[in-house]
Amino acid sequence: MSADPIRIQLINPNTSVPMTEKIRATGQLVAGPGVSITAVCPSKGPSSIESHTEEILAAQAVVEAIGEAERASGPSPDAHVIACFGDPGLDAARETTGAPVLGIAEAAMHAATLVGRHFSVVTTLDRTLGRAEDLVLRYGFERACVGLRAAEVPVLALEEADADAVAVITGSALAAVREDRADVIVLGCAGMTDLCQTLAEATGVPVIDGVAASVGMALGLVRMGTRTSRLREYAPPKA
Ligand code: 2AL
Repeated sequence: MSADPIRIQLINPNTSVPMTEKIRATGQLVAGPGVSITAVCPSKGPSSIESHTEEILAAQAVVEAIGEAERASGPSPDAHVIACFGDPGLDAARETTGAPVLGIAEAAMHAATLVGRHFSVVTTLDRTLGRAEDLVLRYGFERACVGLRAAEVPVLALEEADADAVAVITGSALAAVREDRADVIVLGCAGMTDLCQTLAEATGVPVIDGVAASVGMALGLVRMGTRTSRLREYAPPKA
């Protein structure tokens, strides 16, 4: 008789199917066999999340994906991961379900401080840096975070990143190590999930992919039997 597997749902709030598949593949690799990893994305909505307006739509998609998974027949996910670096809808998601919900930015920043002293975030477009900075402050990593760098590679160019895109992102990561004095790099987009190993080899420092970090941490929380507090702020909202 085999035990019921742990189920983790990864939510990519943009509509890119190739990116969702990359996210699923990372999740399954980190979780290993015997853990059920599903990755979902909305059928309608923004194809990438690179603006505040898209962030709001992404938050809605995240809450809907959690609701749908919980209403579906069969066992609900034991944890959810928001696979977008703005952590869209994270607070609302934690109201929606008692299952742990991890955002890839929050998880990556925590992981970075476990393996180094100073991290820089290497992300997509300049216009996303404000959101990343807000999250650094919100999560309390302003001492550890020494840089926020945009490679100016759009999210959708990461679906199948070509050699030029990888070279530009590698250049940003190397500059972060040399100029910011970062000893860890945090990847600022879920679409960079498959570049983690390449960048670690190129820079010689740990490179944290939030998708991988979130799945590892979600699995830990589920195995610990720890769920989101339902007291006060994260109590279920009115129906
Ligand atoms: C992201 C991300 O992770 N997914 C997406 O569509 N946009 N983040 C970013 N900084 O561009």
